[in-house]
Amino acid sequence: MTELARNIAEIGSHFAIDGTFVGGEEIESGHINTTYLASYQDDDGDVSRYILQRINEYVFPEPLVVMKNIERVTRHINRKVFRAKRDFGGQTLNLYPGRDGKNCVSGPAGGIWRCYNYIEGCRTYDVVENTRQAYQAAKAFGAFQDLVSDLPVEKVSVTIPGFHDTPARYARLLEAIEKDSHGRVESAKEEIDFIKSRESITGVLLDHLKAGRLVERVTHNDTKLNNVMIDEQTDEAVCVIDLDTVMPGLALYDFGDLVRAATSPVEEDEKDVSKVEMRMPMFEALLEGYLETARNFLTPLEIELLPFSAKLITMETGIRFLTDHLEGDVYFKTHHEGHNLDRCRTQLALVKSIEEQEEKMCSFVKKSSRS
Ligand code: GN1
Ligand code: MG
Repeated sequence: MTELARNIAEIGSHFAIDGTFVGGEEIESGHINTTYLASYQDDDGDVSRYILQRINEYVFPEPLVVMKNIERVTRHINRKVFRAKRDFGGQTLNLYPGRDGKNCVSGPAGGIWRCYNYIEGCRTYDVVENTRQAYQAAKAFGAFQDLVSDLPVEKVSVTIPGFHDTPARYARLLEAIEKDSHGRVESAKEEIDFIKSRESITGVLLDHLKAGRLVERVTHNDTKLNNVMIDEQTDEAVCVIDLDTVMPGLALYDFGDLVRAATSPVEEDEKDVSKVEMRMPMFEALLEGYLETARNFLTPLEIELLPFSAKLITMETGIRFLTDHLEGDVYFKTHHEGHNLDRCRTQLALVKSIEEQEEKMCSFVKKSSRS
């Protein structure tokens, strides 16, 4: 057994999982948590797989509150899905308790770990391949918001204060520029200017919220395309994963982040930014999928602001990558020098592409919301 497999087996042994450990590997797609896939064989020879995940405590200083949120939300969803469709053949996310009955365990080398069922027969995509996948992903996130729309916002705690507070993210960037703790400001002049010239858009959504024109809902807050499990055979979205950031938020954050993550033909860290583009057919598919499941609870103002939210959340993510670059790469996992700056550049290129097509996007939204 490799050392990695031994570690995985050790962590797995603290959870109430049946069977004998037969293998494990690391899954490296997220930027935040450490994730393992572990396989267990039962007496009949059947193999079941589980996700073991350590919560990043730098990002989530209160992992137990994160776990409480997830437990509340998965229970709520699973109960409703079961009630609505007794013959439900799909898969939902379930937490497996530790041997002591708690929803998470302390790891042997520290840290808080939790265990989920692995959603079989599905895969995730970093880059969208076709409009069907875009439609399905948006439909799944809309369905998620719909399923939790009757869960009172107060039942879910804020685990990262100001997560989508774009003005606060902007202020933090200005501080990082001022400090220039790693001498990197010089290398990011163009990006800094790009963001500074768009300061006026940072507060738009929060201003609407403060004025009572938008409402807070229970939202996912990390609607990356690779947080949707897609059935390998049918291309249908089966289940939304990565519930760590489920918090009170705006429905618009989720849609905006989805457009950010699922309209460009290249990965988030593509070095050739000329390849970055907000592809209109993908946007149209996202909008149709989202409205299919979210139309019932969205207000006219929310619908009107959908294209704007895409621009804002994409710029916010650019701001976050740039801030982390200037602060020495302490938040997002990086795999090469300048990784966060590369990521920032794709985001800003996407903002530009959205700006160029914003009118078209708005007309499409108007047309679709009428039908
Ligand atoms: C992080 O964990 P992951 O890779 O799904 C981040 C998101 C960013 C995203 C950018 C808790 O998501 O907010 O949009 O990277 N999650 C957290 O790729 O900060
Ligand atoms: Mg995440």
